[in-house]
Amino acid sequence: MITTRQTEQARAALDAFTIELPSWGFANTGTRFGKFIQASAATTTAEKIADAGEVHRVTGCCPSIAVHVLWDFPHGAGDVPAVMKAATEHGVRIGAINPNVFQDQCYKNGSLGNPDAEVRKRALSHILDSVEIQRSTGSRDLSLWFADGISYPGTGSIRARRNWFIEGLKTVHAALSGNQRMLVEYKPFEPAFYATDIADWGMSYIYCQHAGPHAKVLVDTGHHYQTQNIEQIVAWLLSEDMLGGFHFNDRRYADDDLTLGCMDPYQVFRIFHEICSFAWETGKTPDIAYMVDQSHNLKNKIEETIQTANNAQELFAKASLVDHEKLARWQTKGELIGAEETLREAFFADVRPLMREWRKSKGLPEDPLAAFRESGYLQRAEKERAERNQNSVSSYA
Ligand code: RM4
Ligand code: MN
Ligand code: MN
Repeated sequence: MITTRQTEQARAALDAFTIELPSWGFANTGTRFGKFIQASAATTTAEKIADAGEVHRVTGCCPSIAVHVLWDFPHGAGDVPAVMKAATEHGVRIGAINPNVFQDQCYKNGSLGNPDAEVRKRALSHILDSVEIQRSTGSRDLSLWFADGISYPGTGSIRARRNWFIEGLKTVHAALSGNQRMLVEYKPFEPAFYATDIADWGMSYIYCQHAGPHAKVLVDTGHHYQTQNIEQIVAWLLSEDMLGGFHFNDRRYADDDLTLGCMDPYQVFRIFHEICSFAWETGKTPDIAYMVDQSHNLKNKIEETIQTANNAQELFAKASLVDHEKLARWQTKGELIGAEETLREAFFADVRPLMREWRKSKGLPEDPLAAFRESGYLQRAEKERAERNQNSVSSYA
């Protein structure tokens, strides 16, 4: 049974919770093996923004869209006015700016960690251009992911590469101003298969410390080894004021980029619980950028994104139900079952009626997916974009 107090807590949690969508989630992307083309997929940045706007229209919780500089700003800063215009038109904000220093041929041996000083310079200059785009779009976060690393033992100096990274990231940090932040994402393997230059949260944390106070760690839930305890990493980063944001997705084996919560909703709940518990204990709302980073190769992209937003809201609402006083009492007493059951009670509570009510109170459709299906948006998109998608050659992600 959900008490009145819990209902209020959940409503407040839903009021505060937003999640950013990735522009690349709307285009025809796939796996390294192949792509299954969707006739309705976005073919231009404006269409990606339109799709994100549609998801926001039916969910009310996705007010911003993350963009990839290489894919969404092919002419660099020159594309800013058109992108901003599309965002205004479709009722969303431009969110995190993602530089791309992994696709050009020169990046075969890395970007900021490349042994060739010329390539390092080129990567740095692209990232600094991205900071300019970040400034002119009014985006707070620069989201950095590097494919850097080495794939065979002995083929690079791990320490030299680390030093080049520190140097590069310091320069990026020095270019930030106002409330701008840089988020440093880690990934244990892929595309590098021996030693990734930012392999885990510890390395990311140390790079951030070297870079400066506006550098924070970005946790992509798919970027961990199978048994790693992600919520523990989250709790530690929160305590250190180093958690900048998330890239949410779910997986079964590696970096599968599946729908958030489709495999292990309890894990997402436990991550949210650590955040809610931190907020309860400290009285501070941590400043975290919740973002989605998924690649929709099989399900319809817009529908899967609506599902993702819905899952995120549902699991966040569940985490907000946890009775922290009770949990703390059980924990202090060493009452294991009492403590564990307090957590499980919240996880298993059915928050769906409450979510429907919340949506109604906000003038949103009670069932976002059904509302989208009834809108005819997909059919229109299919008609308009089918031909262009036939020649779709965009690469992975
Ligand atoms: C990585 C990582 C990054 C994304 C690239 C394309 O696995 O998740 O965030 O930008 O893929
Ligand atoms: Mn990511
Ligand atoms: Mn990834």
